[in-house]
Amino acid sequence: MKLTFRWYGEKDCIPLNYIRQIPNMSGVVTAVYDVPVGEVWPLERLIKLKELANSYGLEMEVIESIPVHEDIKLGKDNRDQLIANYCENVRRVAKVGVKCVCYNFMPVFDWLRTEMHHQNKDGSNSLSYSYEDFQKVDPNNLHLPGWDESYTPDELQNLLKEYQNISHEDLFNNLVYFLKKVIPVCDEVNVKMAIHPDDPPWDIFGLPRIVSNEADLDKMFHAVPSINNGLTLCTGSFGAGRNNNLSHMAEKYTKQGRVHFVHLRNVLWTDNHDSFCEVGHCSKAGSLDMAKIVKALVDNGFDGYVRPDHGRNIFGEDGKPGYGLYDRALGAAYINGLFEMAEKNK
Ligand code: DNO
Repeated sequence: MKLTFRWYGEKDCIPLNYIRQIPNMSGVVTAVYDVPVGEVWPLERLIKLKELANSYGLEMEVIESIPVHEDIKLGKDNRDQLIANYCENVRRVAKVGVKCVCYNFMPVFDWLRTEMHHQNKDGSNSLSYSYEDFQKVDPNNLHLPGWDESYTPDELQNLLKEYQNISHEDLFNNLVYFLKKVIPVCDEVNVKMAIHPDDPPWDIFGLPRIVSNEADLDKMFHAVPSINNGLTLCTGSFGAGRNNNLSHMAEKYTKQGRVHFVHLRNVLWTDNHDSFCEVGHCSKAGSLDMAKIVKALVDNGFDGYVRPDHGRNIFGEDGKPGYGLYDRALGAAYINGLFEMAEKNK
């Protein structure tokens, strides 16, 4: 495996010099953040990011994310131009040595939580999702903590309205339409597409979500069989869904060669509904058996990219939600241990 670390570019308050000091760190996972979704990324920007990473001895082989424009998800008339731009971005990232692109196909919202600073007993805080609090959220008056407010309230309402006519099947067909144009480009330039699961893995606000479980993945891989049509196995996202068996999924999709990227983090299920809290990475802290998941990856020949996902705020840090330095660095050290052990006992 190649251990990587998410880095939000030059604006990230965590310097590359710190990232490189994390044991076994091979590279950063990053993106061009300030070009509007749907437009083409200037090649110079990619070259600059890569050179910066390289100057600290870090690679830049994974992009997270090249975001997918909502009009592609909605299947609107202008999607062909937007998909052509997406393909151009794939070609450009390939030019600077990128091997893997993480993206998602969630309508409107990416990850969703009800609390950004859930206080834990040990004095740390982390992201959490409460079923009860979520019931109180009025979709017509959304003030979601941490949500990238890229839309005005009116724009958001219009967008939500547009999705009213989109069924799961429609969204799936729009994903397949997109992949049938993008994957051939990936095949040509050797880039692996790694779809990120829905987080949490169920419909929210009546919006369809189609990458929540094994059946969804099987359907998607069946529709577009190229091996470059793969997965980001995000243990925390899938793991919030209590019917998802993570070690089984790790085994099955690694055997198929479809696990290109792994996000490792643990979640603690906190009630009898859907609620969960993000916790430290180790198995004992939460509801997932992290050692079993890593063993399933290693035993089945996984050799892709891994990154420690969301950490808590610890040691007094007030980091970007989920993306502070300290707990992710501890997570990285733990991940190194799990992989070393699994590899030696293979
Ligand atoms: C959250 C991340 C997601 C992820 C996107 C990929 O912390 O895992 O925002 O980057 O869903 O497109």
